[in-house]
Amino acid sequence: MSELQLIIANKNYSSWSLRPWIALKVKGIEFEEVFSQFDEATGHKHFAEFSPTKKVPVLKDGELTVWESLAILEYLADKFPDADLWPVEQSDRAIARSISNEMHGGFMSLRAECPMNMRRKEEAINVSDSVHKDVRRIIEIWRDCLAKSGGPFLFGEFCIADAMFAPVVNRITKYQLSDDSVVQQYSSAMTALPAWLEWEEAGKAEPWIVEEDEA
Ligand SMILES: N[C@@H](CCC(=O)N[C@@H](CS)C(=O)NCC(=O)O)C(=O)O
Repeated sequence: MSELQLIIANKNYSSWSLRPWIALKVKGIEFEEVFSQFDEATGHKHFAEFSPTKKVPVLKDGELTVWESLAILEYLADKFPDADLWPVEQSDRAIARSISNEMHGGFMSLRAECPMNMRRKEEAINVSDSVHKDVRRIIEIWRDCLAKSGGPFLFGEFCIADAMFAPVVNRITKYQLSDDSVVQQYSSAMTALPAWLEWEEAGKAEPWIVEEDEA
């Protein structure tokens, strides 16, 4: 059995869990998935048993605990250098890190108003101007990267930057936030991944409703 354990929450909603999970799957890195269900009633108190921040995802590698999705992805890139989790070209790596950090620390309006939801039916909702601003910036990133790399992923092959933007594909689609051809092109590549389909199917099959994530 693999030493690596990735602790995640509900696949229907947990966008941060999706990021390292999809990177591990796409890169064929063996790991044990450990599920810890959201519990709104207690403020997910039980996450404190394994997570220093009381949040998921958390990666365990033997005695080592790594938290924060981007730090987990960086750790995996260090541990598995042959998996090309970051692009091969140094300048591509620099841009991939820039946009991954931009995703990790930004796009607050999109994240707050349009929660990831695999089960949701595609339907527009009223969103603030700042959501549209977030979406415009994301499309600009995707357009620049895909034009330079030729796709299908941001730097050609799937890398950490794609893992970071994966949940956004769900958000833009489910809340009908753009019909730009770049979105269609990138979403088609992402949603055709066997790993995406596995996550989505599992998320849709979950019976639990998290009210605060039902926009
Ligand atoms: N910055 C963190 C965010 C993690 C995060 O907010 N995870 C959510 C689930 S998607 C969570 O654990 N929420 C529980 C809480 O906030 O108490 C990361 O990148 O991993």
